[in-house]
Amino acid sequence: MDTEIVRGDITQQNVDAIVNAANSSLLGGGGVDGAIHRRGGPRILEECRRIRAASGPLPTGQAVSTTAGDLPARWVIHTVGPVHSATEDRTHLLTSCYVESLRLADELGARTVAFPAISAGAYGWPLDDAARVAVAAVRDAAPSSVTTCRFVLFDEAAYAAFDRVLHSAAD
Ligand code: AR6
Repeated sequence: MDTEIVRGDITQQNVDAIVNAANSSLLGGGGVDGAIHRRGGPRILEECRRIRAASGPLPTGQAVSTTAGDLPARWVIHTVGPVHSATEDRTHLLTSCYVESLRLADELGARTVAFPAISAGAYGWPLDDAARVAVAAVRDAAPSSVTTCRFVLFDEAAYAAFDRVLHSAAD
């Protein structure tokens, strides 16, 4: 699987699946979640409501998929990152977001998947560590239909953090 990083807006990515850093309610929020629902239109939220009604809140580290409404992608994979904790190591939950999203992407038959920096915004994860966990999770993921994994970083600081990790991983 190729791993690439771009600076940009995940809602504009021409990929099979984009990943949403959602919350357990699946009913929308701010940050990347807000942008996806705003630009993707009401269909995504309708599907999220249906999933929520059938299965309840989505546990941290798990993932579900919907169609992508008006977005260029075919699917949105919604995952719930862990809130960062100074006292408890929740790395396994952040890793799980990437692993479960890729597993779902494989079930869908997606070849190209775009991820935001899950938990690195409202959920308070330090950028360097969020980048390290993300890159390691994707690198170690099981073989799947996914041939390209693109990290889409919204600002320069996030881009720089992922760039540093990818370069040190290549050394
Ligand atoms: N494209 C790509 N990345 C983005 C975009 C975008 N359009 N918008 C923001 N980011 P966050 P979290 C970056 O807060 O930390 C929501 O309210 C952002 O700069 O979106 O997992 C949910 O409903 C940051 O680097 O997600 C949850 O309640 C990264 O995406 C909660 O926030 C993640 O920031 C989840 O918090």
